Amino acid sequence: MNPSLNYRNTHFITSAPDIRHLPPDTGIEVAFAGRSNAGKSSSINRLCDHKSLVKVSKTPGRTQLINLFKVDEGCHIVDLPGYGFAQVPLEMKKKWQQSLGEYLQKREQLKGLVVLMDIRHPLRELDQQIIFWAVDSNLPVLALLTKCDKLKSGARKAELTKVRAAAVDFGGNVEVELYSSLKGIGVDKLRKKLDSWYFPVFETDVETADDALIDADANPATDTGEASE
Ligand SMILES: Nc1nc2c(ncn2[C@@H]2O[C@H](COP(=O)(O)OP(=O)(O)O)[C@@H](O)[C@H]2O)c(=O)[nH]1
Ligand SMILES: [Mg+2]
Repeated sequence: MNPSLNYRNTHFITSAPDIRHLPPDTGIEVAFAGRSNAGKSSSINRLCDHKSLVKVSKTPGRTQLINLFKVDEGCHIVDLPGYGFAQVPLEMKKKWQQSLGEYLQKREQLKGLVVLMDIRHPLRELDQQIIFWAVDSNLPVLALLTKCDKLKSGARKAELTKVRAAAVDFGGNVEVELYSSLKGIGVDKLRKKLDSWYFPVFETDVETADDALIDADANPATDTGEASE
């Protein structure tokens, strides 16, 4: 079992106008992406048990900044701007898509991507594009079907089955779950998934106590050649 992070400790660090302006970093980053109005801000607030860590938008598409949050030492959340907003000029959209693609493909500390999609219209073109980029970069994806409280339980399950089947076609590590910030559905699964992505940071902490042992193993001068694993 992975240790669990306390997401309530999450706090805002900074905003960046562009992925290139994100601070250089040594920890692990998990990014949240989704179409504007998909429920991304609400889902982060719910994850962190916070009413207003991230502003829930009255006017969709206004936030074009990247927000960086810290959950714990070396564990960060990157809240990417919502995409697909009709009124954003085409030139800006193209620029954003390009830098998003680069971020997903090049950012070393990025270890997982959460893609939020309204359960009533999942897997739109840009959702597919972003999942494709992530898979192409060997990045695991957790796709959340948000606002699932808007559907009755039968329709909800049918949609989940459908999107799970479609997710297989991406060929990578793409998991799909239901989510409702309103009802708290899927929050535990989201936390567990993030814990597993952040886990290498804990692992390093745990191993610190055994540093001498590890160093001895890693050092050819003292290596007895009897490593059994
Ligand atoms: N019914 C319902 N509405 C939600 C849920 N999550 C978000 N919303 C609503 O959807 C709208 C957009 O939410 P927001 O979190 O700002 O989406 P964002 O643009 O993706 O960050 C707001 O009016 C929210 O109140 C949910 O789980 N259930
Ligand atoms: Mg938002």
